[in-house]
Amino acid sequence: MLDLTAKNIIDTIPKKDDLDNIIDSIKKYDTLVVSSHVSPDGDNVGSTMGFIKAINKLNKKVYYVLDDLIPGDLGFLCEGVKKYTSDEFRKINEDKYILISFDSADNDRICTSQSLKDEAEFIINIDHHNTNDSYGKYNYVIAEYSSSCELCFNLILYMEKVLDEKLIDEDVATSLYAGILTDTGNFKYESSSPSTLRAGAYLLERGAKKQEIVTKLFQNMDLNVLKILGEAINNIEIIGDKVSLIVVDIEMMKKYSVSYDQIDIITDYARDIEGIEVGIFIKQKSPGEFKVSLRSKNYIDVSEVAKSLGGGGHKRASGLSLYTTKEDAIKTIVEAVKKAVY
Ligand SMILES: [Mn+2]
Repeated sequence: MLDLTAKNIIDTIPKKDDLDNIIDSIKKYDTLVVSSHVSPDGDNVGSTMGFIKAINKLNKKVYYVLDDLIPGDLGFLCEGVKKYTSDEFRKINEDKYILISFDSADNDRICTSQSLKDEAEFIINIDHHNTNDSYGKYNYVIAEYSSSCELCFNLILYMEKVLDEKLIDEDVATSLYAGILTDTGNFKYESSSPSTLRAGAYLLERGAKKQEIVTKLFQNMDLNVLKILGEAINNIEIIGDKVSLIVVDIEMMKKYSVSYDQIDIITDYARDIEGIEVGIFIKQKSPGEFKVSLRSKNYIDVSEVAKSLGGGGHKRASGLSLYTTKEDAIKTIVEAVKKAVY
């Protein structure tokens, strides 16, 4: 039933023992809760939606639980899937369930209530963060992989073979392809490997709606976001010759009528300057809370910097939160980055 391309890809999939355990668990439990991390991004939404839409073909009860809002531009990936809050899920569910988490480096970051995590029979952890602490009973964690969507693709493709079921339709392919694109910067980051490109190519063969994704995710910019980006870039600060800093506070977001979750695109511009190795983007979430994104180009492991301040992530893309004043947040992160770079 599998085509030759699928067979060839499956031959190259690593850690199939872990996938066997995960597939056995999915077979055993009729109720599954699927979640991801706070502040949903493309990989978060793509992997959870790809998985849910595939499992929906297996006559299981699958609940998508996330105590956060989906950014508007990613909404098209969630069509047909109801999102529950932890409280809503606990009110309607009486069955035993397992929790499958995508793209979360640790238990705390999974975006459900703690009781929902504790009451699960067990947790399955599928992730590609450098800092993942293997918090699941079963873990499919490969830090070298481009995205949780690529790992999810391995799981679902292998599951097609094990269960002898066709699971990847156009919608599943679209979700996974979208997450791979967003987490790899359209296949440009270091983590994009031959396997990433093979997964991408095969997802296109299986019907991923490439043009819809490109139009909705990359050619659909809110004009106000473009304008705040203009001011942010105007105010960019270069520290030494290898580090850049962009800060956006609540006042500036108000000025342009944009919200906190719309401006992540600014992060890339801090990194993509000639000669810059580390770009720092600080955005203010609330009066005493600042979210810091770190991006590096070639050699600085920013996950180490993030980890030293209570955050985490990948070698070339990490984040953390600082609970302090704006001045102190800037000072803290700039000092930590300078220590790593100079
Ligand atoms: Mn990811």
